[in-house]
Amino acid sequence: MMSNQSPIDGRQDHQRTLVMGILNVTPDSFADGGEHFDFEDAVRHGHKLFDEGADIIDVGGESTRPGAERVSLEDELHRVIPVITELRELGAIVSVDTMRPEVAKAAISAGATIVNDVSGGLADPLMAKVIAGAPDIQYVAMHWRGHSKNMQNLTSYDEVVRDVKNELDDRVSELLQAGVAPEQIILDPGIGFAKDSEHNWALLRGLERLQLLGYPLLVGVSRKRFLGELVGAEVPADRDHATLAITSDLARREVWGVRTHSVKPHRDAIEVIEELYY
Ligand code: PMM
Repeated sequence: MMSNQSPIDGRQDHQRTLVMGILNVTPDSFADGGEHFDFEDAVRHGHKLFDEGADIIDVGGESTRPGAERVSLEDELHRVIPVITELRELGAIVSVDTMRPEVAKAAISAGATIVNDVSGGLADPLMAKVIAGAPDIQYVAMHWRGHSKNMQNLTSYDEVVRDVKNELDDRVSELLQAGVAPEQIILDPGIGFAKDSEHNWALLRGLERLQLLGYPLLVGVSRKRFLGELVGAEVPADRDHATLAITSDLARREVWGVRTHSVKPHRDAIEVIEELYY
């Protein structure tokens, strides 16, 4: 049975897995080829994600594709803030995908209620302070070891699930120490970030061990390369069926949310899992 509680409240007995629709406002994003770079296109795509039932729309202005260069603060603000303002007017729940506390602050002022930080606060220590100062905001702390430019050189693990769990635990300690409330925190294993394909599969198999940390989990596998390697799909959009298989599995395992490029098929798959098991 669905409860009446807010769909983004991470702490209750059973809650269906949420779908976070991806809106990359970048000329060089990993999986959509910069399709939504133009403001009008971005807003149009945001409307589409909303109409298809996205619980959250994740607006990002900086590509984190392996090897990507950083974007300037000004460019990032210019890309994401007008789009967030527009989507809030539509009534969407918006998260901002950023590592910069300045962008997080401006996005919160524009109505974003979730900050999705792929660096988990490591890229800029001031991020934790911003989140601590905004107690109504949820914060996704992803597992990360370094910027995209060199993250593929940071893939050495003794035992990947244990190491990622410990490193996420360190992030949590630092966030709590900065004054962030436990209820604000959502963790993410950072699939594809400083990880090779085997690491990604091991983390997906071992998610229950990360759930033991006691925080809701967000997982982003949508169109990522390791899926293309498995099913022989060079083109990112051809990895959608493989992505959907993982969403179904994650919904069965009661993961808090999935971050995906398409929304409707994922909502449908989650509906099926709900009907079968919950
Ligand atoms: N992956 C990307 C960007 N942001 N955020 C979270 N929380 N988790 C992820 O796995 C994640 C992310 C890179 O993928 P994209 O270029 O397709 O957006």
